[in-house]
Amino acid sequence: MGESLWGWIPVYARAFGRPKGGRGDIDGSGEIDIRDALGLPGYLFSEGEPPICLSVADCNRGGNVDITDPVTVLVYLFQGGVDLEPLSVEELDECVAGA
Ligand SMILES: [Ca+2]
Ligand SMILES: [Ca+2]
Repeated sequence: MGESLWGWIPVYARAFGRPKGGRGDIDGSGEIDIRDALGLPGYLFSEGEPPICLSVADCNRGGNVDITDPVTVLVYLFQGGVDLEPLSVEELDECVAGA
């Protein structure tokens, strides 16, 4: 019984998985921190770990993911004056579909 239960957990997590930290939580850790800003350039320029979905990484809502997005996270974290807008229903659906 224990083995089959463990086998189901990843399936369950995928089916109900949603980005925990919302826009800017690029690594899906549940909070927005410096690792999110530092991880994205690695993905963009050197085949690093991809974001959990593109909507959370499009931090400035420009419609694409580029170098301005981790900069937006850095400004949000350290300078202020920038809000990371919550994901729309459509973006949440995209993230769940792509998980
Ligand atoms: Ca994070
Ligand atoms: Ca963007």
